[in-house]
Formats: sequence, structure tokens, C-alpha cells
Amino acid sequence: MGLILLVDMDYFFAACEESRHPELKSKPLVVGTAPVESKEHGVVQTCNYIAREFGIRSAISVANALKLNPNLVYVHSDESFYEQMSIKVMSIVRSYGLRMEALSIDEVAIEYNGDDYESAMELAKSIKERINGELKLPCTIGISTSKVYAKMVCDANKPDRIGMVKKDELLQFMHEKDVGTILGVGPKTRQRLEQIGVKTIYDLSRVDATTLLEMFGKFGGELRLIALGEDTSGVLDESEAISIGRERTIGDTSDISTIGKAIMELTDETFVELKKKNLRFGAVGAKVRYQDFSVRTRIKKLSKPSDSKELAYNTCMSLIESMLSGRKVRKVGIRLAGLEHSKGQKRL
Ligand code: TTP
Ligand code: MG
Ligand code: MG
Repeated sequence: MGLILLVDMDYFFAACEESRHPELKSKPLVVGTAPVESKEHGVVQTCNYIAREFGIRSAISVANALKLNPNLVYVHSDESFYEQMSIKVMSIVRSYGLRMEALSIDEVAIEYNGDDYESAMELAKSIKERINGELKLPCTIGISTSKVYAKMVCDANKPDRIGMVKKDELLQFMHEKDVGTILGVGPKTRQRLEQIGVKTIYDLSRVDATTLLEMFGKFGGELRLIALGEDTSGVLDESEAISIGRERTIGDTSDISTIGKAIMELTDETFVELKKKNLRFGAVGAKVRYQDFSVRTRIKKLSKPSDSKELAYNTCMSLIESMLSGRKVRKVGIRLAGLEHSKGQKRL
């Protein structure tokens, strides 16, 4: 058994502003999408915990936030600064040399080999101290037996703490939690579960396997394991996948022809590299970043290695379509993996 540590930064964009303007720390602070002059027309990206005491939340309009607290301090979002801070967080984590996966701009899962809870806790303390000390940024870390559980533990301990739930404590920890707290369960899945009377994770654990498989396919099986405390989801290590990938920011859109055009160009670019290195690919990956900065990736293994650009494009597009479900995306990407030389079978 391995353990997973999940680090999620607290009120990330607003905390980045506090780290460079410490005088903002004692005030209700909102980071929003519109310039200061027309702030009412924008949306709250995030706010510090003082602002949350007034009921202000991510994704509400700034106009509404101002109604909740007319004295809030407003800062226009500076995404390139937050991305730089994110890179610094990731490099601190990377310096420990463990397998890791960045899940979004402010979240990273780390695999800790072994089942020694105390050492995992020491590791978490060390990571948290370095992030707090070197970057002046608060974060919360969840520790448990899988990525899904570590995320739940992290959420339950916000802000600025380290939480740990051991294997034999999982069922009790999850019992009354809403199924919506499971990583990967969005509003649609939650609604479909509610239709069969499932609200809590305990309810979910009582549904028979066949029903879940019929409703959600493979994901249904995963949901069942999660509810039973048996999930083992680990990290998809970034360094392991020797692959060629390109991604691009396309503005917020769910328009399939805009996305298709971007993916076509990105596929062209990956193929220049693929051909130059004389490689074929055995898998195609797709990545989307939604408006809220969360990231999803999916990968499809091919039945045999290929060098067809059309196949790469079509596979990527169908993966992207399966991840859209009506949501707008800000960034899309393609990745060719499972690379091998066109002549000979040597795997990279
Ligand atoms: P989150 O980690 O979801 O939230 P947070 O870090 O602001 O607060 P918490 O302490 O609860 O973790 O999102 C990370 C950043 O992504 C957030 O700081 C701003 C951005 N974001 C948006 O722009 N829009 C959104 O709707 C959400 C949820 C986040
Ligand atoms: Mg966060
Ligand atoms: Mg996050």
C-alpha cells in the first residue's frame, strides 16, 4: 500500500496577492476577472477567508460580493503572476524527488512509498513549512491511502492544516459526506445519483455493483470502490510519460469548431516533432483546462502503434468531447504517448 499526500493552496489567487501586499491580509479581499473601473461586471475568482465570512465565494458576481460586503478590497486578476507562483510551489514539491501529479494550478498529488503514516506526516510538515516559509503562501495537505481520499481529507481540513485519515478510519470519515465531495463527481453525476436516492457516500456504498456499472460504466466501478474505502487511485507521474505534447489557451469556449481548429494545429505541431524523431505513438492523450482552472486529462491506448495524423486528431477530439459536457474550456492540449521508433520496436 502506498500513501498519497494532496496539497491544495488556500484561497490561492488572493493569497498570492497577500504575499506581495501583506497589508491586505487583515482585509476582506476579492480577486476578480474585470478591471477595477468596471469590477461590478466581473466574477469572483476567489477571496480570502475573511471575505468568506461574509458569504463571498468563487464564481459569484462581484456585484453580489459588493452587496455582501461593500467594504471589500478588490484586486483585478493577474493570472501570469499566479502561474509563476504555481510553478514555484510545484518546484518545491518536485525537489523531494517523489512521483507527483499537478492536478490544477494550485493542487498537487504526491506519492509516498510505504505505509508508514508517521513518516508521511513528517513529509507533509516539511513540505508545508517550505511553502509557507519560502513563498509566504498558506496551504492545506490531506494524507490518505489514495488520491481521491487525500483530496477529501484536504478539503475537510481547510484552511492551513494537515489532515490524515488512515485506512481503517476511512468509512467513518466518509459516511455522511455528500457524494459531490468525491474527486471527479460533478453536478451531473451527483444529480443522477440523487435520482436513485443516493446522497451520501454511505448511500453509495449500498448500491449494488451492476446498477453502478449500468449507469456509469467503468467509472461506476471506481465509484463503488471509493465508497467501500478500497480505492487505490495513485498519481500519474509527469516525468514517466515520455511523450510529445502541445497545449494552447483558446479563451473560454465550448464551441467544438474552435476547439477542433486549435487541436488540428497542435496535432500538426506534434507531428513535426514526431516525424523529425521518426516515431510512432501507441496512445493519444487529451487535456482540457476549464474556466475554474481545474484540469482534466484522458488517455486512450491504441490497439497498435500508429503514425496516422488523422487517427491522432480524431482520438483526441473524441476524448475532449467526452470531457466537455457543456462546460467552457480555457485551454486544450494533445499528447502522443507510448512512443516507439518507426523502424524496429525499441520503446523509449
Ligand atoms: P480552488 O483551490 O478551488 O480554491 P482556492 O484556492 O481559491 O480556495 P481554497 O482555500 O478553498 O482551496 O481554486 C484555485 C484557484 O483557481 C483559485 O484561487 C482561483 C481559481 N478559480 C477560479 O478562477 N474560478 C473558480 O470558480 C474557482 C473555484 C477557482
Ligand atoms: Mg485551493
Ligand atoms: Mg484547488
